[in-house]
Parts: sequence; C-alpha cells; structure tokens
Amino acid sequence: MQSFSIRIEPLAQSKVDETTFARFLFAAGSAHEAGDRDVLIRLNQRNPQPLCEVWTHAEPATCTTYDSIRAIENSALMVLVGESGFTDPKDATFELYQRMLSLLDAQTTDWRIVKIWNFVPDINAGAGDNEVYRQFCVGRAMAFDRRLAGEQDIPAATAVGSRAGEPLQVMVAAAPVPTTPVENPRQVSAYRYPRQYGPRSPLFARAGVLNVESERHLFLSGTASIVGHESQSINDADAQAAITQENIATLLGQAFDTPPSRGALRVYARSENADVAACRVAHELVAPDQAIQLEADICRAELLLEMDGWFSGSP
Ligand code: 3EB
Repeated sequence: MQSFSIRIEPLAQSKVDETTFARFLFAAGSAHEAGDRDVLIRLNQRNPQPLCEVWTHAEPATCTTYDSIRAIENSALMVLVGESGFTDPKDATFELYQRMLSLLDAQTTDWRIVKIWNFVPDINAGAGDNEVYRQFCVGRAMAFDRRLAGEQDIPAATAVGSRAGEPLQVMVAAAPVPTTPVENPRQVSAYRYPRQYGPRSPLFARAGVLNVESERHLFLSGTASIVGHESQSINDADAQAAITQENIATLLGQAFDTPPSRGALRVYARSENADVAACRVAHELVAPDQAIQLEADICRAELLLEMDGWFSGSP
C-alpha cells in the first residue's frame, strides 16, 4: 500500500481513523462542527450528495493550533490552515502569508512547500490594478520576496474566489524534501506574465512533483483555459473545458512517463453550465466518483472554470 493517498468519498460514508491525515469538507458560510483533522473549505458543493476529500497517510498525524493557525502533521507531511479578515486584500494577504511562512520556518523540520491553496473572497471585485486578485498577488509577492531564493522555490498553487464576506483562507502543504516545480510549455509561466495582468505576477508553478519512495505524486495547480498568457474561448464553457483538459494532459505528460494510476480533482466553476462542461472533462481524467464540484469564482473575470488536483503513479 502506498503511504500517502487522496480520495474523494461520500461524506455520509466517510469515517476518520488513524490513517486519516486530513479530511476536507466544503461549505460556504460559518464553520460547522468538525473534528480535529477536518478542514472546512469555504466553498459550496454542487454534487448531489455531499462529498469530502480524504488525505490518508500510513503514519498517524497530530493536530496543533499555533496562534490561530491550524497545523496537521506527521514526519512526512505538514498542512497549515490560516484564515484572516479581509478588509485590505494586499495587507491581509501579506500579513497572513508572513505568519504562515514564519510558522513553517520556525519548525525543527526543514519543511519545503508542496502546494498552496488560496480561497479569496470576492476575488473579481475592484477595477484594474485594484482588483482583489491583483492586490492578493501583490501581498503574496511581498511575502515571498523575503523568502524565495529563485524560481525553483515558487510553489504550485490554486487561487479561486469564495463569496464576499468570507475570510481569506490559505492552506499550505509541506514535506521534508523538495517538491520539483513543473511548467507547461503551452503556457507562459505565471511568474512571467506581462504587466497587463497586474503590478506583480502571480507567483505559482503549474504543478509540483513529490517523489516518495517508488511513488510519484503530482500536485496540479489551478488549471484554466489559458494558452500563452491569454484567456481562450471567452464565454464558451465547453471550449474552456477542452483547453483546460489539454493543459492538464500536457502537465501529466511532463511529469509521468506512464499515465498515473490514481487521481482526484476539484472542479471550480462559476455557474452550473460551466460545471457541467468541466465535469465532462474531469471524468475523462479521473474516475467518475473522484471529482468534487465546487461553486467558485475564477481569478480572471472571463474564465468560467478551473480544475486542480492530485495524481499519483509510477514515475
Ligand atoms: C492562471 O493560470 C489561472 O494566483 O495562485 C491558477 C492557479 C491561477 C493559481 C494563483 C492563479 C493561481 O493564471 C489562475
């Protein structure tokens, strides 16, 4: 049995046991009752029956809260979850990133970032460079400037929009060994996007590869209908889904010599129509029960859908 795995399962049948590292539940609004390994992501689901995303690891995890940041860890994996009120997007992002990165750096283990997930309230509010997402990118870049030694340190990430009024929610996964960034030759690296997309380029890699013994894990960043640096097929959900699929297939080809044997996807879509288009694609990439459908805004106003997830198999 592999030591680490991710699977999506019906919440009603899901049971936490000693191999449950973390379990992700999805619902907008106030936090509801949850166990110490449950992480509530502030997005609503579209699946007809509630699903959860379960991370399992052979080694049991311990849960701690440091200065309101939650940590779930064992010797091989650490997950930090932080939330912040969101009056000023740039300052709130900078401040939360500073706290979370300092916490990571203060541990005795030399934790290396695997991937970061960002759930950003009202992500498309504001015009031009004042757009919430662009200001989020500035705050993130200010926090990273002090820490990144070079492009090889830029982690995989997802940044999608939650409802206005939610806190900014950031989740960091880290491992005691480096994750190798993967770029997509069809796309300009996000950290080299031109000025038209904002004052600071989004600092993320298209995916990250983490090798654990003979197993290869790919953490796929949020992937959308972008070729070069430009959004493609504005207003056409089916075409955006097809381009997203090509981008994901390209990244899988970059990371694996043989197609991965397992995978789980999160499908983020602005509308039901976009969700249907994205799910058709998701079901070609992973088993039909391994896609979780989430209501979310996408960081560019013209993008209707995005997907991220995890794949694993032989290198
Ligand atoms: C894109 O490819 C779409 O700012 O962390 C995808 C994944 C996107 C991560 C981020 C943004 C981010 O540019 C948007």
